[in-house]
This record gives sequence, structure tokens and C-alpha cells, in this order.
Amino acid sequence: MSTSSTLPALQSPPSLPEGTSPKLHLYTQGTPNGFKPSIYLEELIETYGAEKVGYDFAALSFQEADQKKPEFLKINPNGRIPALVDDNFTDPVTNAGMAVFESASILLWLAENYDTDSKFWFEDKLLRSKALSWIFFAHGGVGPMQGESFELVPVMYARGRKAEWRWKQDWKAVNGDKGHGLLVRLHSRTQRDRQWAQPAFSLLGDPSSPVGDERNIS
Ligand SMILES: N[C@@H](CCC(=O)N[C@@H](CS)C(=O)NCC(=O)O)C(=O)O
Repeated sequence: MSTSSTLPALQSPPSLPEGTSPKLHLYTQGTPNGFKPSIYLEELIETYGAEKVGYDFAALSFQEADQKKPEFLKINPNGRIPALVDDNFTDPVTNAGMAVFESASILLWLAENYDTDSKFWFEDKLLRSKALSWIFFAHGGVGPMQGESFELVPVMYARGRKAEWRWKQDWKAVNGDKGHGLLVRLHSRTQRDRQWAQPAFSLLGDPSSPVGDERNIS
């Protein structure tokens, strides 16, 4: 049985010295969300050196739907780039390298674990909260609106679909059509493994309780 990856091979960026085996593996593409961790990784390399923060990357192909392949869904169950696997840590769920997804979450992971002198981060909790406000704003306010306005809505219109179709599709992916969405899966994980899931459970609220009105979604 072949164990070779169906995802594109990991490549070295120019910042990685030859012969180095990086522990950080970025799954990405040249999009605004994809650029975020790449830029931060390069800044960290400039500051701390490639021995500490060296990474390689796989450029996933949307045309090949790499981001929806089962192998990638193990890294990001939401099937989108960017995602990071950090072999310096063991993932408490999969026992493989630590998998981190969502661009802002990757930035925070890198800040917490690799910006050891807080060059890009704040020890002071008031300043940290200020930074977090802007990171959450960029993540929840800028990225999605930019994507919808410039990319998705024009594409939907060109295909003769109402823009709201796209929102409904996304909601189905998250909440589930017949109970298979990510929120429902998160809930069953919390049942299986309360130890890791409990904090996420408290932050997100109880995913088993209704968080939206599915009746209008067709
Ligand atoms: N909130 C996510 C958004 C991720 C996202 O939408 N990624 C896009 C590219 S920028 C993607 O993978 N699109 C392919 C798809 O949706 O299948 C993040 O910030 O990481």
C-alpha cells in the first residue's frame, strides 16, 4: 500500500538554509489569508533565525481541491488554507504534529511559541488586549468582507447565483445539513474527550444548542 501524500510536496522558501529540516510546515496559497502566516514567519526568521523558526510549505491547489482532501481535512477540518503543522509539539487529539488552522490562530500560535522576546507581541495585558482587538477585527471583519466583496459575490453573480446562496452554503458547512457540520462534530469530540475540548466548549458556547435558524436554509 502506498503511503505517499496526495497533497503537493513541501517546498523550501529562500529563507531556509540548505540542508535544514524545518519543524514547521505551512499549507497555504497566495491569498490574503495565506500571506498572513508567511509574512509573520519571515519576520520571525529575520529576528530569531531559521534554525529556530525555519519552515517549509505546500502550495495547495484549489483547482485540484487539495484543501478538501481527507489528508488535509485531518489538519484543518474546515478545508481551507492556511494551516500549520508544528512538529515541535504533539497534537493532543491526533498524536501527530500539532495542527493549527485559521490565519489568526496561526499568528497567535507563532507569537506564543516563537516570539520569545515579544518583539511582535505584548507582555502587558492591556496592550495585548489592544492587539487582540485588532487581530480579531482583521480576522472577523476585514478578511470575510474583503473576500465576499471582491471575490465571491462577483463570482456568484457571474455564475447566475444569488450571493446569499454562498452564505447558506457556508452556514451548512459549519452547522450541518443533517447534523454533520463542524459544530456538531466539535460537540461529539467534546463528548469523547472532555479534557482538551472543555475550554473550546466554554469559549464557543454549547454547539449542541441552536445557534442559528436552520429553517430558512434551503
Ligand atoms: N477564516 C479563515 C479563512 C480561510 C479561507 O477562507 N481560505 C480560503 C483562501 S483565502 C480558502 O481556503 N478557500 C478555498 C475554499 O474555501 O475551499 C482564515 O482566516 O484562515
